[in-house]
Amino acid sequence: MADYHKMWEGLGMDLPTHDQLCAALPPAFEQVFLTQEDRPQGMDYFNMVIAEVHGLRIQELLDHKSSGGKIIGSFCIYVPEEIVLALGGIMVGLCAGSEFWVPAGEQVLPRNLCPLIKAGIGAKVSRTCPYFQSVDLVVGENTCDGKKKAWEVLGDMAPTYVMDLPNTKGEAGFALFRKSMADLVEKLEEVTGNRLTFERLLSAIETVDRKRAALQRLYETRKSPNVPISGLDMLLASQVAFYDDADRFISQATALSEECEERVKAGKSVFPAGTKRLLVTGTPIVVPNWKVHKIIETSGAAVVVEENCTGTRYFESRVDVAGARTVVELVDAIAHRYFDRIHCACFSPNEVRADDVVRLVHEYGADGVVGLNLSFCTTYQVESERLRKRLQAEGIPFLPLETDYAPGDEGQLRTRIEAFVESLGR
Ligand code: BJ8
Repeated sequence: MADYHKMWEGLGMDLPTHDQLCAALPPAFEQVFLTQEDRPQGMDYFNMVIAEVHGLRIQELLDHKSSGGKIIGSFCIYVPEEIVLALGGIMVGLCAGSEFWVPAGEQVLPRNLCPLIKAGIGAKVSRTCPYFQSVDLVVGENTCDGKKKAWEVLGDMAPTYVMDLPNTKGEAGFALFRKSMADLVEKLEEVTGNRLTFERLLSAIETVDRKRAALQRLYETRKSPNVPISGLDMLLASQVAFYDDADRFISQATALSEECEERVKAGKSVFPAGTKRLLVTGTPIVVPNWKVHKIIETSGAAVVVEENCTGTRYFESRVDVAGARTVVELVDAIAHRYFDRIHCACFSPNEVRADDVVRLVHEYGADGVVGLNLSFCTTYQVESERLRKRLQAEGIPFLPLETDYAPGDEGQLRTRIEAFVESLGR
């Protein structure tokens, strides 16, 4: 990585602490990713993105700001990136997956809170995340209790707007969701200084849908009995989708898909024949949280699909624009896509998520399911019991896990995962 200290200084970052973070990432990345054998060549691009995650991409965001564009940060896939894009903005995911940021988060938040929230807020408190330092607005949302209260804390440090989300999926819930979407449009128009037009919104919908289709195409290759790409590499590519320029991501993901499709045709797999195939479901797995995928894939199993917000929930459905003639109708179509098709445990009931897990087990030929939930995520942990019962009824083996970003429980996790994988072979 080139020397970006001047740029980081201009963003008001704590340079000595940030230097520590920059020094820790490359060896961790090398140990997790570069020790894998036979990675697709197309992963070189994604390696580069991570190497430059606080450099090149930040420079691009700042160039965008210099030419009048705005940067919008988000912590949830219910925040519609199509609208940000249509208003000339760039949306970046601010969810943080590093233990590095947790202590700073604990300065202002209780310790018994989900690490995703603590790390996210800690990144801002410690001034060591150039994305957070670059954003013109953070769009939070009323999903889980931890996040909805964290926005109050964050509001003292960064411009923050909260989408008021419902917690049930009926008609009344949709009415509230649609209203929240309209309110967000108004707020984003104010921040960006632009008006939403039909043509720009339609074009943004097409771009974001192409990004989702590119991820879907890549995931499709994992359905093959010969798995052409590891779960770890796929996770990395999915994580990059939340930061990268959309068009560049689409072209790189498409090239990677083509390579994986060739591998499938040639019967080439990155795992030995007979490797057990696992579906991972639960809370989002955000960069640089690679912990459980790494343990699974060095314990004799392969992750072939992720049912979570950094996996299928993010890309599986498209916006249905058929018949839409006005901006309001397009916004409605977006609202339907997000509300009807994203099944988060913050909604109750949420049986449709279990339907998705069962469907995906069959589509991807998974031998078992790992329920991966972050510590103190009450909604997903409570929902885990319903999911367990449903999978038991379907005859699908299930391993519920709860963990955070710290390495302390890796040995224990490995023991449980190895025993689970072994049980699948019996
Ligand atoms: S749509 S899953 S991205 S809210 S922060 S709920 S892990 S305690 S992130 Fe999420 Fe949107 Fe739902 Fe998806 Fe639990 Fe932690 Fe809360 Fe979390």
